[in-house]
Amino acid sequence: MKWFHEARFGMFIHFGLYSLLGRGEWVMSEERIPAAEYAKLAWRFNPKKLDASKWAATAKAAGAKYMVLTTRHHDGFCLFDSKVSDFTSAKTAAGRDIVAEFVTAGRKAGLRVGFYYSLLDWRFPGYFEQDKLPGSARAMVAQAHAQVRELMTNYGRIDVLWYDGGWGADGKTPMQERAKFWRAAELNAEVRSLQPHILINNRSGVSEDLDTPEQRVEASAAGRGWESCMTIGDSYGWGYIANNPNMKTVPQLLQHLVAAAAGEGNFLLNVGPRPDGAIRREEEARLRAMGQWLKTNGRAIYGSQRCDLRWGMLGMWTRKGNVGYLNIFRWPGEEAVIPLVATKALSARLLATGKKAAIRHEHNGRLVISGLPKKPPHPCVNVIEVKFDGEPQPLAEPDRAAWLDGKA
Ligand code: FHN
Repeated sequence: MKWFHEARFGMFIHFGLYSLLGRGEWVMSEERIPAAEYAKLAWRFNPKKLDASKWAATAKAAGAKYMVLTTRHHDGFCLFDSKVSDFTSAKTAAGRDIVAEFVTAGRKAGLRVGFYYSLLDWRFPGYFEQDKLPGSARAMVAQAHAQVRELMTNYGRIDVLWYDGGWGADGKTPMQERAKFWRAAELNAEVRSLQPHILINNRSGVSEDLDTPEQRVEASAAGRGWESCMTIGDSYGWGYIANNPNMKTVPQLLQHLVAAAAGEGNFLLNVGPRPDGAIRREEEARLRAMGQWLKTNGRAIYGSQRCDLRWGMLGMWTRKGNVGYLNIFRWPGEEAVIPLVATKALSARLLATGKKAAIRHEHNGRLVISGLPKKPPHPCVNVIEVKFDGEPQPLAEPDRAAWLDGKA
């Protein structure tokens, strides 16, 4: 988990046949497109501008440390060559193993690489009618085992296996039951024998290494690995949506990244490339702005630990050892007040300018940082680095009456 905790920020890529239609990755199911009609898209799918090194360059520019690609989504279309399916980008119009290109480009750029793989495949009626069509259900499971084995064997070292779609069509069966259906424990043991270093998420029904809150940032218990995944577009779709004017703003995205880092978790931010394979301008611009911010403020994020200090009204703390990082979302002006600080602060500086600020401790645990600029150097998130003479700890909550009387 060491690299994962150091990384804190990853780029998710949802790309597949559905990208052609521009109505999100659920289009086949939502619009009840028959499998044979949907399959014809594979003969139109030829992403001419897909240059995986450009995806990697975007991830690097964003300050992301790893990328995760949808090797296959719920529609069953593989971006890799598979011996057990003809429904792949290698055997249809594109004639390309996009997963191979992705891995090569990611490694070359010094990024870690992860594979998203949907266990379910809508083309199998047995997925929907498991009891009535057990043969079809078993064939789908066998296909998943064979393809995960291919993914774990044919592309060298893979850092993350990002399962999805483990749930049942009824949406009610507990995930432990689903794990039995997929024979997930057996599959994951095989994955680990092929890729001993790999991190596996919790979506096969077995908890494995990572919790995966979706479209929200929610920390797991301390010590447990977790990663929040989120779309840039403010709608449900993860794959390309042609008309999607509602995109999260850079301040919103930075706040999510900080919130994940504050809970010792990662932020996996999704792009849905256009049908030609290029990342759309609106997503690219946001990622690059995040990367600019990380260049100056990355020490507050990469390798972050939880910090027990109060946040006050300003923003969120992250920490590394005895150094606290106050990520400020609401700039206070020349003076910032941190409540209930027990540990002695030694120095403070603003990361954006490197300029030292003055510090004083007041009798009731208030730490006052002064000499800050009236206007924040960065329009949305500014970080004050505070060095303490031990791991920063909050004061115990004072007796309320004593506090109100000014005696605390
Ligand atoms: O149904 C998918 C969805 O399309 C997308 O891939 C997300 C990403 O986490 N996962 C599923 C829903 O949980």
